[in-house]
Amino acid sequence: MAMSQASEFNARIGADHLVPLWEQLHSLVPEVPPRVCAPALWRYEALRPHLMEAGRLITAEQAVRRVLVMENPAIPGRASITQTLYAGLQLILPGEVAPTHRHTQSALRLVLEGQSAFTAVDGERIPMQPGDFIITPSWTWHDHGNALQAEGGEPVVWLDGLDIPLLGFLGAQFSGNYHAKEQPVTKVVGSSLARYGAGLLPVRHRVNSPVSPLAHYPYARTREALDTMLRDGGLDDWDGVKMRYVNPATGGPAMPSMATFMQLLPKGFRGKTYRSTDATVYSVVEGRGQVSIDGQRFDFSPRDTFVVPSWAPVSLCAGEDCTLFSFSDRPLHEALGLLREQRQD
Ligand code: GTQ
Repeated sequence: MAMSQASEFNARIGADHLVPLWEQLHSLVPEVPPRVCAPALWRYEALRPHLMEAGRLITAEQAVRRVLVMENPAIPGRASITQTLYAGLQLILPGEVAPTHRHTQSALRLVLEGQSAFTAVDGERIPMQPGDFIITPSWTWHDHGNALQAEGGEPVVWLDGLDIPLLGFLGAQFSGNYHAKEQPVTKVVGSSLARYGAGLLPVRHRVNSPVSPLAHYPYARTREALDTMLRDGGLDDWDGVKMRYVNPATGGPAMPSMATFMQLLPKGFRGKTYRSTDATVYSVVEGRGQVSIDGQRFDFSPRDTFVVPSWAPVSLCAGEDCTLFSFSDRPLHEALGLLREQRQD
């Protein structure tokens, strides 16, 4: 077909909302995942002053959620850190309340700094300590609060991970506000941990949902498990000591759309290179080290966030003992039979 003939044809069928496949077949079914997202790292030291300034500009109540969203530099304007996932840092100041709402998007929290805040999920107030992993599953009522300054309140910051872009893609977004700022507390502190986080389940517990009944995974326990596993020969050449957070009733991920992990890299660890189809967001809990992503090197420090795009080769090195939290949409890759991983020697 001559060029002019092709463009005349394309214009004519374009009027009927049709396009020729042969002009975009390669990009529609690429041989390997295309580099849509870029590797990137957000230094907490650089980000924190912006977050504290936001704290002076707007209250948590006005903002509803006072969050600085980390956007992947290759896809600006989409509030996305990967093609399917959202990440932001949320600040709550002493005495503030982030009002109760719910939405179909699932949310995870990893506490970065401060000890005086709580997240309430379906009637339970969960105290937040640095390194704690807390879930707010789809459609659960949640609000956040912080102690008054006079009662030891301090600025509290955590990482939010949500499946916002994914649900936008699916057209499955619903949300609503609770009729009051704070939901009533109906459970004792530690309720979910006692029932589901002690290697026990209530005797008549039945699995009727893919969501973990355990909402709180305290860092102290996670850290101890990693330490003991390291002493017990659990070091892997690629991952260090890496564990996944589980729904204790099923062994599956804590929430159906996002998998979460914590790994320990002992001082001097030089990890081998691997890649996988699930683009992954990392948050540094402890220690300094280096990550190489698709040939780009980044130094990381505590509370930094970095993102590894789909199928980008990654390797991790630790200058001191490091713990890294991470999350990805791996459960979707697994459910669809799409997960591919390569570990290079
Ligand atoms: O805490 O409910 O970062 O609804 C984005 C949307 C946090 C939250 C975010 C949200 C929340």
